[in-house]
Formats: sequence, structure tokens, C-alpha cells
Amino acid sequence: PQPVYLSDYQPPAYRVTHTELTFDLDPAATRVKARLLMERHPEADANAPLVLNGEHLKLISLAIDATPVDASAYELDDEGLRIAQVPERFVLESEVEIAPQENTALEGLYQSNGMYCTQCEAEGFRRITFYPDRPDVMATFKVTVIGDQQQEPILLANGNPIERGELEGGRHFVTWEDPHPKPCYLFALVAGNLHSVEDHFTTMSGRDVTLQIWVEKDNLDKTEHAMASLKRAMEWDEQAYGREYDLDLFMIVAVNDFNMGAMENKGLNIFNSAAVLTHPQTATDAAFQNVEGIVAHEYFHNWSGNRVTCRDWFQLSLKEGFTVFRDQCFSADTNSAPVKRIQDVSFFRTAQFAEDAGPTAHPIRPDHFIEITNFYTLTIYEKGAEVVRMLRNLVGEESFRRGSDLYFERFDGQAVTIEDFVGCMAEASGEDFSQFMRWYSQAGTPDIDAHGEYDYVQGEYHLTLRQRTPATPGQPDKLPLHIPVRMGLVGTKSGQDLTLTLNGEKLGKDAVIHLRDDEQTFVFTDVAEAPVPSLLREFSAPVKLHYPYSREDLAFLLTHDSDGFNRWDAGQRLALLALDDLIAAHRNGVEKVMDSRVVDAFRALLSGPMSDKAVLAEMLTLPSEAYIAEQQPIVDVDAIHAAREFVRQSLAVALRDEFMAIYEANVTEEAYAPTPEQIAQRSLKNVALSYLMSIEDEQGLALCESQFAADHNMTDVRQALTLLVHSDRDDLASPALKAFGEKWAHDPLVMDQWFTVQVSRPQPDVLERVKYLMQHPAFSLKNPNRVRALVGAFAQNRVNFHRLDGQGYQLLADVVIELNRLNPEIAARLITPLTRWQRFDETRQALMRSELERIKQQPLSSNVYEVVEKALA
Ligand code: DPP
Ligand code: ZN
Repeated sequence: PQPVYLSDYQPPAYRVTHTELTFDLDPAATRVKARLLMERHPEADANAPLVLNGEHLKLISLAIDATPVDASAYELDDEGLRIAQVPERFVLESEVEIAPQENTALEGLYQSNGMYCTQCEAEGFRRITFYPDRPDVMATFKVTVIGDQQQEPILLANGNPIERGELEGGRHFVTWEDPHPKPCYLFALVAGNLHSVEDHFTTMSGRDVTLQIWVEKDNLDKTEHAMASLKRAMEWDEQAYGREYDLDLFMIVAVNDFNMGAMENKGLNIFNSAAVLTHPQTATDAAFQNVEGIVAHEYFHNWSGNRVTCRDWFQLSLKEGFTVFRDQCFSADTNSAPVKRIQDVSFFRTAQFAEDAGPTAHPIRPDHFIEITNFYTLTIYEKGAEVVRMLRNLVGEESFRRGSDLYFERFDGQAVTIEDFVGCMAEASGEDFSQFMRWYSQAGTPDIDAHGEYDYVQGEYHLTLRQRTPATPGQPDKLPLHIPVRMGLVGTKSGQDLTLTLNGEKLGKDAVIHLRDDEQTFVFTDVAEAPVPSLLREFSAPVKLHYPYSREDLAFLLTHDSDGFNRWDAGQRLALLALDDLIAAHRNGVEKVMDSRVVDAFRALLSGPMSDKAVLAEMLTLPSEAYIAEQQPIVDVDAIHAAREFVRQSLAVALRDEFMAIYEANVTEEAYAPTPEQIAQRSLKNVALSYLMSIEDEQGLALCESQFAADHNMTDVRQALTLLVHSDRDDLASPALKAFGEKWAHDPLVMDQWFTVQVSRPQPDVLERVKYLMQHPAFSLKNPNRVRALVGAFAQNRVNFHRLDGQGYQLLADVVIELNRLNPEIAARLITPLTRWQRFDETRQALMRSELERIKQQPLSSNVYEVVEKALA
């Protein structure tokens, strides 16, 4: 497989102005007729051939301006069709045959549980018909879907339905028209036996929009939260960005077999059922919040992605980074803003930092790729969102809004680039972003070494910041970035933020300083007392900040920092220092001793004024094993696990009564609601329970069992089940697992949780259990959610996946090899943990590499090939 390069971009020689499609559905032989109004680009060569993408298509007929094209006039291969000579304007008609039932890759038109659906982003449309499958070709669409009246009573496509009728042989059709020009990756079709819940939204200009969520009949009771989230998102986008919905109908469809979370097809969003269905008895708080965020994300794409789209796939972060930023702000406004930030950053620093440090590291705008589906990554999405956030912080909220208004107005109906977006921000604010643009082209996470000194005599504080971005594959040398560092100086006597005076200018108590050089010293004057610096507040830039904080400094910031995010981060840093010592002790076979300063800090949290329960729950949560591993030069999975367990248990022993009191104070009999208040209460209660269970406290065990038995809501049930299964009390865990498995055997999304709970436990029997569960009737390798819940979750189980006998790696490689044939996109994603081999000891490195080599020996899809190739380079 050959890479494509950003620098090779050429505008299309021919564009499609209008597309008409007719689908005659059949599982084994669907006929697709296309009628494309095409014209040559004014600047293109008059002899330019017409090149159309097309894969897995059986060509039935081909005509230009109603004249059949002679077989000698075109070339056909397994990537598409090439016609040497075409007029300046013409109508291209084609008919092809495809087999949705054989499509296990879940790209293009496929069947899920008997229902037809499509996934076209990024390059799935070429599996439906011959077409210039690229986002800078935008056309209006008219689509007729013909299906069986019994099997497919519901026939959906983008836009508005304009005609419907019955046909011979028990068939019927519906014709849909989408007046907004769109790239073909936003095309969608759904057909099957579906049921809908309907609601309405009145836009800010007073237009009525019909909202429909389409699901299988059994799931009609699981749509309420998604619908409420959709309405909130529609309202929020009007208020925050002045963006109104632009069709009379907005539809969401839930599909069981889906590679991604969801897809923003114009007017017809298709969702992985896991990203839309919720019910208090089946979905956890986290799932409710996830659904809210994804519904909003896809809706927001209607402007950031659909009305204004990407010129080419290298610009993917243009729509994804911006839209993630938009959904993050929406969720922050709807729920607890500090907790949203803490959770996002916590995930980001664990997973994106790892990606940035590994063999698949790439810039937010890559300069080449082999397979674009491999680039739907944390870097493109989450780091892209962090960069948009930095832009907003650099220009301020008002200029940011002016810039986004300008962007949407100027580029409406166009396919554009990241420069166009940043250019609007520059124009609206007068800022110069030329250095800032390096964020889009340089991969890797910058390290910032900070050093501060207080001069008592002068009353000055000297802060030196040094930045360095490590080499990444293909990018040995890096240039300095423009990094906004939000900060404060907290007086050690007063415990208050001190006023910041820099170069004679009073900046207030909280300010953003700009690091642009490799090294810069900032001299703050009129500093009346010795401060502890609070740096990178709210995580103002996606960097690793190193400052030699003492444990006393951290304990001080934990209670005094005015920035909630940094208070949390001080706690994490304090815990990490203690964990470091314990990891070393474990490795050296020395007795582990708990740092009393961590215990004291936790005691202070537990007994202090309890203002925000949601934040407190986060503060009581120790850094994950994955995040701890990120901080270590060589990952020792066993030492990390042992050290973290030791801290959990030491805290539980020392603060047992406090945890018990927290638990009891937060039990409620209220009916379940996914409100911020209730979610905060449940998370605090469940964190307390996890500490109690870590020491198998008798009373804690009883509470855990009764929480499971009470069956009040899935958040509580799942937490109780997890704690039982992850404890050593198999006598209690087995009956609970059995009861849960029997009760929910009919609900695949709940069975996914049942799989995950079991394969993430630390006990050494997990590998056998994974093998056993892969034979379970509820499991299927063909369903991405099942694969993620069972095999994906196992690969996150650090102590078991990284077994020293290599069997964990072997199992993953076996699955990858099998999935490579069925679903290359999911197979390629599943390899990720193996690509991190450099981080481990030599024995594990060799084992991981040999599994990668074994995969490489197979006939590979381009998806898997690209990842394995990079991992072994
Ligand atoms: N469906 C994916 C998303 O919304 C790709 N666009 O991010
Ligand atoms: Zn998206």
C-alpha cells in the first residue's frame, strides 16, 4: 500500500453538482443506480481523464449523456474507474451491484441485525457507487430507496422525504431530497423494521423542527435521555455560536454493529446503539454523560463539519478538534465544569500522551497516511480540541466568537483548511498565529521544565520556563511552540493568590504568560511573600509540566490553590511522588511504608467543608495504573499495581471510618435521574465503597452486597459487581455474576458490561476467562462493541495483558489476525497496546515484538499493515 501526501493535493478535475441515487435493496445483490451531473473544473486540462473511486462494486452499466460507454473507453481496477475522455459538462449514469450481507468491514452499505445502514466517512462511499469520493466534491442529493414492505417498512436517507409509494411484488419506495450540497462521506441510508420516538424543537428564528430517534422496538424505552440531550444541544449551539438547524427534520438511528461512536450524516445521524440508548437500569452515569456528549458532538457537526467541511482528510482535525472542543464546553455548561475538565485531562494525559510518545505519533495535521481510518485518533480529536481551546484562551471569548462567526459565514458551503479556521481567529483578534501554527505540524508532547526562585530582598519572583519537544518518527528536530501558560502565585503566608506584576504591568491574580522561546525567564515584581507557583491552570496547554514541587508545596496547593483543576492536580502529583517511592521499594524488595503526608492530605479532604462532591470524588481517586505507567522510564506493571494497591489499602485502613461516613451520608432512595447532583453523590459514595472493599472490610462487604441486591440503578449495581468480582471473594462474586448474566442475557449492551467487569479483574485467572467468554453466545467477533468490551478491555488489564509468559499478547495477536479479514478498521485499532512495546522491560519487549512480527507475516489489510509497519520500524 502506498501513502498519500498532503503536499500532493490537487483540486478535483471534475466535480459533481447534483447526485441522484436509486437503491433497490437486497441482502446479496443490491442494485445502485447513480445519475451524476458533472462538470470540469474551469482550470483543469480539457484532456483530464475522469477518475472515479469504486471498490467491491460489480459494474452493470455505464453511460455518458445517455450513451453507453464502450468497454474500450474506460479502465477498471479494484480501486476504481478511469474514463480517458469526457465532455466539459455531462451526465454520468452507472449501475452497480453490491452485497450488503457480506460486508463485515462495516464501511459502505451493510446489514446490522437485518437492518440496512451505511457508514461512509471517510472513504466508504466508494463501496456504494463509482464517485469522486473526496470531501471537496459537494453536491445536492436526491435518493430513492426501494425495499420490501414487510422487511423494510422504514426507508430513510438524508434531508426531507418528498415522495413515497407502493411497487409491485410487495415492495415500496421513499424518495429523499437534501438541498444542502454535501460531500459523499455525509451520505446515509437506513432501511429496516424500526420504530421512532418523536419530538419537536423550535429554532431561534421560530422554525419547527421534527426530531426523531429510530430504534428497534425493544429499545423504545431507552431514548428519552438522548432526545433531551439533543434539544439541549440545539439550544446551546444557538446561544453559544448563533448556529441554527437548517432542515425540517433531524433523525438519529441506533445501530448495533458500528465501528465508531456515531456519525454526523446530514439530517440522519447514525449512532452506535451504545452511544444513544440509556435507561437507569441498563446504563451507568458515565454512559448517560457519554450519550449526552456524543449526541451533542454529532449535532454540532451540522455546522462544524457539514455546512463547512474539510478540503481533504489531512484537515480532519478542522472539524473534529473544533467539534470536540464544542462538545466539551457544552458538557461543562450542562454538568460540573471542573469535573468535566478533570476527567477530560486525566484521560488525555494518559492516552494521548502515550500516543504522542509512541511509534504512531503524528501531528494534528498529518502530512501523509496510508489508511485514513487509522487517523481517527486522540491526537486529531482530543489534542485538536486542546489547540482550539488554546486559541480561545489566547484571543479571549469575544474575539473567539467573532472569529467563529466569521468562519461559518465566510466558508458556508465550502470545503476548507485549518489555515482558513485559524485565519478567521487571527482576523477577528488581530493576533499573529504564525508560530502557533506549529502545533498543527509538529507531533509529540512538549516538556516544560519550570524553575522558580523568590528573591526576598528585591521582592521578586523569577520563573524560568524551558520547552523541548522530543523527537517523533519522521520529525527528529522540533521548533519552539507558542505556549499559553495560565498561572498564579500563591502566597505561603496568606494562602492567597498574589497580584502578578510583570514588566511593570499588573496582570491580576491569575494570568496567561506566553512562552515562545526555548527558554524564557519571567520576573514578577512586588511579590510581598514567598509564593508557591500554580502553573498551567485548567491545563492551559497540552504539555508535560515539570516543577520540582516538594510534598509540602503540593499539600499546600491541594488546599489553597484557587484553581480547582490545579488543586486536583496537586493531589495527583502528591500521590505520584508517594507511588514512586513504593514502586522503588517493591522492585528492591524493601518493605513498603506509606507516606503519612498523603494520608493527612486525604484526611483533610474528607473532613474539610464538602462543597463540590463531584470534585471531591475525583480528588479521592488515585492516578490510574496507566497514568502512573506514563510517568515511569520503564513500565513495571507488577510494581505499579502493587504500589497502587498498597496506597489504596493504607488509605482505607487509616481513614476507614471517614469512608464509611461518606458512604452512609450519600445513600439515597430517590428515583434515579442523571442530574449533576445525583451523579456527584453516587460517585462519591462509590469511591468510598471501593476503598472499603480494598481491605475487605466486613461492613463494607455487606454494603457492597446489598447495593448489588438492591438493584436501584446500573451505576450502583455495576460498581458493586465490579468491586465483588475484583475482590478475592469469589464466593460472593460468582453468584452475583451469574445472576447478572442471566438477568441481562437479552441485552447486548449490558452483557458488554458483564464482559468488561470480568476481564478487567487483577486475579491471574483472567486469560482463561477471556478465552472462555469468547465462546459465550453473547459474544461475536463481528460486532465491534463486543470486541471492545471483551478483548479491548482485557488489553487494558495491565497485570494480565502483560503476563510474563506472553500469552496475553498472543491472544490479542490471534484476534487481530482474525479480525484483519473481517473488519480491518477495528483490527488496526485493537493493536494499539502492542505498539507501546518500547515502554516495557526487555523480556516483554521481545514478546510484544514477536507477536507484531507474527501479525506482519499474514496477508494484511492496509489498515493493519500501516500500524504494524510503524510499530516495528
Ligand atoms: N463519526 C465520527 C465523529 O463524529 C467521525 N466524524 O467524530
Ligand atoms: Zn466528530
